[in-house]
Amino acid sequence: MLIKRPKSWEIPENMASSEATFINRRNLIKAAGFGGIGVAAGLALPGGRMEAAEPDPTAELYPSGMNPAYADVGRPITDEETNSQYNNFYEFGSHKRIFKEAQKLQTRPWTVTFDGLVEEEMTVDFDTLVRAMPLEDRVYRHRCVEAWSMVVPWSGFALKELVAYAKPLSSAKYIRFETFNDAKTASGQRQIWYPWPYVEGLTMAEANNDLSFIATGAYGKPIAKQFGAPLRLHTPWKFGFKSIKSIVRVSFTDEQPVSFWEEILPAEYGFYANVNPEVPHKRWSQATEEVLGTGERVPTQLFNGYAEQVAHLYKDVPEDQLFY
Ligand SMILES: Nc1nc2c(c(=O)[nH]1)N[C@H]1C(S)=C(S)[C@@H](COP(=O)(O)O)O[C@H]1N2
Ligand SMILES: [Mo]
Repeated sequence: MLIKRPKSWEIPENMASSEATFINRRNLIKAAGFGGIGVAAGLALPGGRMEAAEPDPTAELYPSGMNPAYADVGRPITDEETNSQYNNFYEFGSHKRIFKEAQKLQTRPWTVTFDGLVEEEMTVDFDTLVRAMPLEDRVYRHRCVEAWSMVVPWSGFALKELVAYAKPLSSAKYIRFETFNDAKTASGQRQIWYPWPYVEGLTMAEANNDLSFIATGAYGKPIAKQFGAPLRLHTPWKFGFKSIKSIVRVSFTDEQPVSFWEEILPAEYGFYANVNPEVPHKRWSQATEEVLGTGERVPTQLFNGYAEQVAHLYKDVPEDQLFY
């Protein structure tokens, strides 16, 4: 139960309603006495920071060195404390205050399986994988479909490096990502009406675009659990739900993957989900966004301000598929 009175930015009042609103209303009866809100775990320090149970074996990799092409997004970086306490991670609850619950996630050992249309299927330990990748820092804007935004200083590597590592066959047209599935650890996954595990996908052209990024660090440290440790995607020109957290499986396929939100509400959450202020969500406007932690509302930009890098990817896609 949330005891704390939510701040204004936690309730996008007459604007966006939560991604959970629809499904939760529909399933309220099923929810009663089941799943519910878990008991907070983890040791909260003042300011909501978490005491790590064990030292992270990759701590010395961060920060990794700023890529100057992505150093400035024309907006201040979102305060770490604000960002760390306002998250979407439905595996740990369908609300924003999941940061304590998310500390239950065990991120070691952690493996990533590469399969589908690849030269050879393989399962790789995360610590081996991250050390094989060229790490760098990038500052990215993030725009949630719920009409709030933030600016995050990530560390990690370009997704195209991971694609090269996985050696997909030339017949691969899409990349599909899967999050862990462990209802014992993740209380949200006991909400059985959701189609767990969380799945997302991109076209191969999107995956190989330089902007597509795998974050393994944030704020100059190994990435926090609530941000999707130990590795999560960030495609900053797309609505935030595309940026899947805590990846355990990367598959290559010739069929367009059906993602988590698309499976739940296909009329509202499509495959491409590119940001466009002129295309409203079925239930709210996307014209403006609340800048997390500031109370400020600013105009939303086409492709979230990244049109120059990505607009060319969509020349052959019907426009009515692109922006939801
Ligand atoms: N596995 C998983 N990945 C996820 C989500 C989720 O619920 N589960 N939420 C998505 C949504 S809607 C957003 S806006 C971002 C939020 O990232 P943040 O909590 O780091 O801000 O993560 C995305 N990735
Ligand atoms: Mo989101």
